[in-house]
Amino acid sequence: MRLSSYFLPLLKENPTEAQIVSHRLMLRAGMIRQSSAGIYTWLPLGHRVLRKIEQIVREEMDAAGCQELLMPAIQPAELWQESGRYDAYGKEMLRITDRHDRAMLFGPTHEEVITDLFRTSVKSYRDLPKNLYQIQWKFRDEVRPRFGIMRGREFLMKDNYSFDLDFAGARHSYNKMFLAYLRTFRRMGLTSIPMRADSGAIGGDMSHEFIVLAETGESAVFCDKAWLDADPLKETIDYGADLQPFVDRWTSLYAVTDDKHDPKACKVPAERLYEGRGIEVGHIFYFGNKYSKAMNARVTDETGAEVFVEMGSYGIGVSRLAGAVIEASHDDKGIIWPAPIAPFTLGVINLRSGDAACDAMAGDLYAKCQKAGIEVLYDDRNERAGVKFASMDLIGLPWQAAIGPRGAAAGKVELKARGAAGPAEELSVDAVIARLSAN
Ligand code: P5A
Repeated sequence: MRLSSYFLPLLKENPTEAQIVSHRLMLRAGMIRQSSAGIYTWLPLGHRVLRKIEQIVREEMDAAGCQELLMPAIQPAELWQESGRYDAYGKEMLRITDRHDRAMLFGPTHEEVITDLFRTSVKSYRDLPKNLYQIQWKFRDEVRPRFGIMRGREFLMKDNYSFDLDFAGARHSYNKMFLAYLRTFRRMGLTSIPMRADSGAIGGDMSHEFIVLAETGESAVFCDKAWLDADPLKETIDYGADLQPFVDRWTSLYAVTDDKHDPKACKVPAERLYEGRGIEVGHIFYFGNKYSKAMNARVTDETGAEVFVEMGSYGIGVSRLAGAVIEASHDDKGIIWPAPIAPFTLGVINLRSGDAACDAMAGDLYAKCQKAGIEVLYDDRNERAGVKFASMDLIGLPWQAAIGPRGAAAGKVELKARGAAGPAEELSVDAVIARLSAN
């Protein structure tokens, strides 16, 4: 992509409405723009990041044996009346009336729709287990939407729902998601801490939140310091294995979560207790037959008896993750994208656009990147070198390749990793391609 024709409205000044660094940087880097309170347009640069996060989530869900589907955003009120949540959900639910005066709503979550789908499609234990997911926009009319896409009213969620015959099966499905979530966040360069949690409006009696540490996070975190240096993913573990010891081990180290921490009841010794803040990027729930009973979703078991199906639901804040990654990875110049979710891999900076030698060399590098499948953003604008460096630092692509008259004469590009200190490396165009292809 050539920057001169890319839709990338960068802001020089810090927007006054942004209170946290990720919100500030997403606005300044031309990733998002607010449309109304808590509702955002994702501009091309932000959209690329969103798609990458989505793809990682998708791959990890598929690897854990889940199947993707897509449910409607607009749901009928009756299903929520059946489950008993229609009134309980309160003002967070956006209620809609259609032309026939039917009560509808914009889905804040999809337990009801999926339970309805299941009860009309699955009748026998032979069809179990199943784990179905979607990546879809939700609407929750939050009292205080804030911090940009971090707590939006409209937000992108990956939500999945497991169906099992009995508790043992349901717990295995739950444990698989526990492991899949750790893997998913790790692929985005994040360390997530699974903490035992309240199940709130979703209900149920087993629940974990996955928290990424950040001072500006909305969740209070109390955990064992030892956990922060530990690495649960060090051991290779298969989804088919008994995952209960793994889950128990990686949960037992925690103190209680949220603001309800009680120092007297806390099992972690005071000197090992880490108290901080974090961002909830995922939340998993086991709720047994809460919805299947209310909505009469039954299957026949091996003996021919009808039993309520055992369920769990699992959510990842896909749009929130873009903000969480920025909170975890930035400096005073801008964003530093982890390569797996970077909008482009390489930014080519032509330090003197209009100079024949610079244009030729930068154009050559740009064309060769495209040919090699390296995602590249080429700053070919008529701007000063300082402006171009500042823009590239702000949008935070993992690699920067600068080409000026001196380098162009010597056949050298200055290649630098965005996050790295120290001088740039001088490489030929072909060596840059080789380097980045190997990455
Ligand atoms: C699990 C999937 C649920 O809704 N039902 C289906 C369950 N869980 S949850 O915890 O309420 O939400 C899952 C994740 O979505 C993100 N999230 C948000 N992101 C941005 N803005 C919001 N207002 C918002 N609300 C929830 C969080 O990452 C949460 O863990």
